[in-house]
Amino acid sequence: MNKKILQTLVERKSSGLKSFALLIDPDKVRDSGELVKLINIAVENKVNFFFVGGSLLTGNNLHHVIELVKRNSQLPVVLFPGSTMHIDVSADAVLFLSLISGRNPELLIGQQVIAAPILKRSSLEILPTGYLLIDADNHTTVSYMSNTTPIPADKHSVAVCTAMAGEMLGLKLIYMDAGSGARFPISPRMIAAVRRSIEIPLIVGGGINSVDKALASLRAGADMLVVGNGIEENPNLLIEVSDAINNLNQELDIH
Ligand code: 1GP
Repeated sequence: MNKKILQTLVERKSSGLKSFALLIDPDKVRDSGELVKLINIAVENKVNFFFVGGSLLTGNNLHHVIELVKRNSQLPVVLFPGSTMHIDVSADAVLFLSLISGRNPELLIGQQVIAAPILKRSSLEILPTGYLLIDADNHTTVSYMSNTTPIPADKHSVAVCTAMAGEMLGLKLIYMDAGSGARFPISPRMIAAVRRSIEIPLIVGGGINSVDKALASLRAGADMLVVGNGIEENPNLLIEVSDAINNLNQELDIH
């Protein structure tokens, strides 16, 4: 990898290129052979990043999954940790998340203080990320585990001001998440409102289980999509969303 991940994301964003991250939840990996197939499909279809993690890891699979991804692809592996327990230094980078939509000090700064010395000793690239949970009309694991109130789906101005504050505090990415397996993804109007209010790359995920939903989020201004659950349920979705993103990116190259 010759370019740092954050720099790549910023450059892609400023050229208008959309990015795609496949989220692998280590708890849901039952069969290494199946995972290797999925990794190969992801590589063939130009997925840009692998995110690995989940809000609650009950198994002991994190390291194994990272190793499998690294053995089978050159793509960056980014940790998406639910807690400091989910750090594995064999990944390439870590989303250093601060849950700025919530008011739980433990997830705003407490866990980060505990993780800091471990991360400092590692060679992981640190991606300082303002994490916004958006209430998509259901109770996802992450909203329960974080013990915070997500931003209501129709309170666009709250999301906008939260994202702006995150950028002003120096965070380098904003990740708006409806939570894994959310019944509804974040609305395009909310994504567009946040996109207009910040300069840093905007990551969007949660409940994107169709190409239409993926395209709606991208057209509204998401710079990167994260898809997990939808691909676990329908592996073809990976190819469909990749095609949609690659077509959008090509259109951009042509014009
Ligand atoms: C969850 O944003 C990610 O934190 C992805 O969500 O699993 O619903 O795709 P899904």
